[in-house]
Amino acid sequence: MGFNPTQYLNNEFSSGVSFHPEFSRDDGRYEDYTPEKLEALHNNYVDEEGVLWKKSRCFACHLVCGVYVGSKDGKVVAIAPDKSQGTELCERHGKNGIRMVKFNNHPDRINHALKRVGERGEGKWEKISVEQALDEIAEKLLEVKAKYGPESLVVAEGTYRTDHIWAARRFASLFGNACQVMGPGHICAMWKVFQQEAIYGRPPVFFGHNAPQGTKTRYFGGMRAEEFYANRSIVSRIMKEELWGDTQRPYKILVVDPCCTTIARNADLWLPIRPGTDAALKLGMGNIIVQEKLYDADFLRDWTTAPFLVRTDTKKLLREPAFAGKGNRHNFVAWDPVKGKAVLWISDTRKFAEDGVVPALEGEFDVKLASGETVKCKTAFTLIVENLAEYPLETVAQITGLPEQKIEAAARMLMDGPASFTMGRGDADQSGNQVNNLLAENYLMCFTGAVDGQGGQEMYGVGPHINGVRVVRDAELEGQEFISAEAKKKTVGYERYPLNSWQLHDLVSEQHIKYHGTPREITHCMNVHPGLVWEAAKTGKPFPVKAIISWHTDLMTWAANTKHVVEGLKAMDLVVQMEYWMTPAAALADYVLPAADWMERPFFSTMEDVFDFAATGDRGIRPQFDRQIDYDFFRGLAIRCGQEEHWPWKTYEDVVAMRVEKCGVSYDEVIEMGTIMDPHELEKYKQVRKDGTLRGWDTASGRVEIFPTLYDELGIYPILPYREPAESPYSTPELYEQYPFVLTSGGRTIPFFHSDGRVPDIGTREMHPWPVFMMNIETGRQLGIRDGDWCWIETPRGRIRQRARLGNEIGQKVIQIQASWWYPEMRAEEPVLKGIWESSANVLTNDDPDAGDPYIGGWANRCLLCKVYRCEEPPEWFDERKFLPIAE
Ligand SMILES: Nc1nc2c(c(=O)[nH]1)N[C@H]1C(S)=C(S)[C@@H](COP(=O)(O)OP(=O)(O)OC[C@H]3O[C@@H](n4cnc5c(=O)[nH]c(N)nc54)[C@H](O)[C@@H]3O)O[C@H]1N2
Ligand SMILES: Nc1nc2c(c(=O)[nH]1)N[C@H]1C(S)=C(S)[C@@H](COP(=O)(O)OP(=O)(O)OC[C@H]3O[C@@H](n4cnc5c(=O)[nH]c(N)nc54)[C@H](O)[C@@H]3O)O[C@H]1N2
Ligand code: SF4
Ligand SMILES: [Mo]
Repeated sequence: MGFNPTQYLNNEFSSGVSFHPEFSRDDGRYEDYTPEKLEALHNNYVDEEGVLWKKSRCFACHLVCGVYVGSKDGKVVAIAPDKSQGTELCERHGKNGIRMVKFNNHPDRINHALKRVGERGEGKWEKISVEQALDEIAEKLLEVKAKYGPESLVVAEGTYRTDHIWAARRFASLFGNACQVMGPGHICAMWKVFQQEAIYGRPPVFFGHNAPQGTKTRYFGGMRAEEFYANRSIVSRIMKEELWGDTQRPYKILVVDPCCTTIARNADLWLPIRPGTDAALKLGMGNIIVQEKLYDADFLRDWTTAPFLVRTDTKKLLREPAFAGKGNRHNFVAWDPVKGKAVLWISDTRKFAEDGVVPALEGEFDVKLASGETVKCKTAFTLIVENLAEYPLETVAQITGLPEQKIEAAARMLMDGPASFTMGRGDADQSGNQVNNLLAENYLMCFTGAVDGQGGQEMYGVGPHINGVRVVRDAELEGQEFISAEAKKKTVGYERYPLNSWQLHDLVSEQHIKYHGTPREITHCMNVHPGLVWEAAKTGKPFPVKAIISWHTDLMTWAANTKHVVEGLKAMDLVVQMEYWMTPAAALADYVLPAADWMERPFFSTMEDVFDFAATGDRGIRPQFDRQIDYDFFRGLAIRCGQEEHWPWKTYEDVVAMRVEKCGVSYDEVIEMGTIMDPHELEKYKQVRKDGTLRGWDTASGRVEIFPTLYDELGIYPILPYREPAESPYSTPELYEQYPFVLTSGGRTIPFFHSDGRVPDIGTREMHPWPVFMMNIETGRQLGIRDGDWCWIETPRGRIRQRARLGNEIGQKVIQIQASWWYPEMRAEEPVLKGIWESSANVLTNDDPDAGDPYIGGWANRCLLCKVYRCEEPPEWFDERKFLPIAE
């Protein structure tokens, strides 16, 4: 796509004027804090300079660090770390929070509601009041609903950046829509958390300090932890101390990553895997472990579904109704080798129907059913072992490109003692083969026997409690009770993806309510497939999807295959975006609403109900201009759509107060608490319940579902083979001739958070002005590419350009490009669309559902094929001197 330099100039509303002379680079300077000054800070404190300090929560990334927002005359002037919360300000803040001060006051912020006046994407806007925008949006939503039904609405959202997500759910539920949400949870961590709830009852701790004392091995799969979270956060500090600095650490580190990340450099063993083949590696390690009987057999037999009998004719679990003629579908059958007969497992009592049964872990048995028929059954473990046997060392070495000795050493290392697993987005999530990968990972976790145990994988609880009473969790506010069974079926992909729809959710929630008294949250565990949504918008099949509300997300930068995203958005009758900036997606909207940022809203969250803590923070300042907090936006729409009685809380402060009212604390008191956390307990499954039975696991069977009974119930045989990526040297050899490199995208970079941080004049873009991709130095030599050269990276979907960073930390056949690039300084109207076609990774990715995971629909961002060649000239818009560092 060609550019002419005048295209950088912007019109009044598409902003991106950037380099504003009037926006002083010195604005908001604040005298350095002394330790005494930090010590003196408390909520509502006014210092000697007249600055009002509010005890708040930064939400510029997931870590939600406690900070103080300092303001004068309603304007943010400084940010200080809240030492009581262990915070140090990170690079996104800069010195004394100067970058956040600029972020909040930046002239390019969307400060008023904008209504499209020209064609979609033409960049012509009219400034209107928020009230008018809400009136018109609500009217159009109701029109679309009357014409096509409530299922024609889809809500698009991003990675966790706001604690108001339940409000969007509540609005959609009451609208009659079964929360048809499109979000990166599909390929980020949340799909997995959901599956793990089916398997373990609760998710194992998946980031941060998830290795309790006594760990012998930590497995890092596809995580660039050095940039994952800004260096100065608590989690990163722990990582830094324990993983990078401490050579005396009492455990070993295993890293599986095609790149030599910082952790890989400090690891005891690094496996530079061919992207997209982690499932094969895990199955191969599993095979070694079972061949050598290194696993914890007691744990498998006593605490998992491994001994349950599976019929060999139907490949389904034998359940009480078939075995006994009637009974509970959640009761299963195992084999008693002493008595030589099948015996019933009663899930609720966590006991076999007869005393003293030690079930067979392995074997094949003839079992007589109530019908009189005799069927051959094998234990789930036997079937798992048979599948693993398909992955001998040579095969796995060939698939993964790893030396056999390394695979073997890794398997042994995992069985050395308790192991914990820290999986990043490079592992299963963005491989396009998620479920088989997850199941293989679960084998390894179960083989260690250390899940929820000392030195192993801690499990998140369902809290937190204040004064013994649990706070109101997100799930309780989502309005699940308003969603009808018919509505659930009218969600895109309901049939196609049973593990990513209400089909599994209803089963998991049934358990969640039983054990915890709350439903399983909807939030980001089921996501509708964007590719299918765009088709539904274009073709009306399986039903028309015609209205989209996008908030805290930029679909254009995160979703696969940008061309398809544009087509899909254009086929909608109504496109609404709630944003800080005129982003590529906002540029295609009918209405853009001005979003208030974290400094302008209070904070209270149970963190999507995944973790077992809640964090709180006061509002730093009132929203500037017409900016709206997300809750107010959804409540505003809700009232206009006739939902007022269900939204009694006028302000977000009211919401916070409501969530802790039963705990006997007020808004002000809970803000003072900062972080609320229940004590951590290990081996909860061994506890004894009030009725004298064992607590077991919070699953349908009361055991860890190494063979997931809920998958079985949904008709999915949960022992899966390795599946080669849809696009790869082996699955598409002809394509490989033309596109001779394996492409992976991602690789987080501080100070960016996805597409955030690109806006000039704040100080973040100035640190890292241009997109870079990693290439092996020898490959560069062969292709005549020098360090810093702009290059084209091309796949069958399109081409983009980024600058080469040559090094030895990546293999010669792999290219890693950065994701989420857009250019706020460019024009908003088509075809420029804020430079989305220039460098954004998802111009290259594939959203064809047939290429993705068969059960979840996740697509591949980590294993595609590409070619790379030098740009003859740097891009016309490139100016090396453009983003000079800002003095702070
Ligand atoms: N600074 C910063 N921090 C962030 C974010 C951000 O945007 N910026 N985003 C946050 C979010 S939402 C997320 S999801 C996390 C993601 O953080 P990470 O999970 O760390 O994801 P990436 O940084 O993309 O790193 C992925 C790693 O996987 C490796 N990899 C690529 N392909 C494969 C493969 O096939 N197999 C294996 N085993 N490894 C592979 C890559 O080489 C890379 O080292 O970061 C969070 N933290
Ligand atoms: N090719 C490729 N694609 C990827 C990835 C990859 O590694 N490679 N990573 C994937 C992953 S793990 C993730 S999590 C996604 C990230 O995708 P997203 O989470 O959607 O991230 P962004 O694209 O940065 O979009 C966030 C937008 O929300 C706005 N925003 C921020 N906070 C708020 C708020 O509080 N309220 C409102 N209304 N708006 C707000 C910001 O200005 C920004 O424009 O990308 C995914 N896509
Ligand atoms: S790490 Fe930085 S950006 Fe993230 S929450 Fe903490 S202070 Fe904010
Ligand atoms: Mo993510």
